[in-house]
Amino acid sequence: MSDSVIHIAQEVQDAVRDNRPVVALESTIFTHGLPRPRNLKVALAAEDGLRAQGVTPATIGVFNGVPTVGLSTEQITTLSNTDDIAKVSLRDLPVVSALRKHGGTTVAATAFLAHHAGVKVFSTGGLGGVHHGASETFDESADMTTLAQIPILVISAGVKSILDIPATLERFETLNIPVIGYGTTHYPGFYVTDSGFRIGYAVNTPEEVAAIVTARDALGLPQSVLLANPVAADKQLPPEQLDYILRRARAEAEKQGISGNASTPFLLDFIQRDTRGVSLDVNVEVYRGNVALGGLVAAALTR
Ligand code: PSU
Ligand code: MN
Repeated sequence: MSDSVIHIAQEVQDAVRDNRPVVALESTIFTHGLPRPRNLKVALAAEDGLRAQGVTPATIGVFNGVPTVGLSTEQITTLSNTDDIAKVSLRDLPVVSALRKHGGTTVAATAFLAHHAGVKVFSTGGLGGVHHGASETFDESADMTTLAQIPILVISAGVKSILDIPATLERFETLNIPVIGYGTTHYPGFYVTDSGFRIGYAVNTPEEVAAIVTARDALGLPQSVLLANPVAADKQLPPEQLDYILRRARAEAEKQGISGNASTPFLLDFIQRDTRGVSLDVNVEVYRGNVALGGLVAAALTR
């Protein structure tokens, strides 16, 4: 695989070959989702947390046009400080690759690259999904259709609260993508423990998650399994506050004519400013929890 246009860090190749646990991490979260200088701290802390669990981190992004699985600390530092860096979903990958640009990879592009490298577990904050008003705008994240075609395990705290959650859950059903709650059948709402919508299955241990992944592979099914891991109730954003902020964030986006792939960064930034950073702390906590759970599941999958 090292002769492909995709660069896989030696450490990641070795761990995959030796059946040691690896967890993939995306880069849009630190190139577009979190403000500086917190973004870099969070990205490096995620890697440190995994290493402390005995798990090899594989942070994924595009460096100088090279899609890379296992960015170095130096590369992560550069990407997290690059202005106007590309947000790279799967369709953007050939473009930034050919034009030799830096880019932060979304869930879609990260899942593709992780799977290419043989990595089975991918932890992120929140997934992309169906935006409000999508029946008019057609704004639905390519995360969903991409995950329908890539057999990896994705751990998130649900889809971001800015999205149309019931529509997103319907789309996952259409795309044959299983959604499993970790310790709950209440779908988490990213900033909040419970989005108010139910999902069909709950599991309680990393071993059960690993067994589902193994069954998916044994059946030869091509899609991702989504593990939804809620933030602890005492660490969530107050749900009443969130509803109010979301209504204003969406109104402001509409007023400013924000659309397309600028929507997600705009809405997240609005929420962060409006809560004076409280949502940022929740976002970081959500991510920390998903990365730690990813480490446990990756370890279970090697046994
Ligand atoms: N979750 C966050 N911050 C983010 C994202 C998710 O807390 O920045 C990113 C992910 O990379 C996800 C992307 O894949 O937003 C979805 O963007 P879009 O809706 O344009 O597909
Ligand atoms: Mn979109």
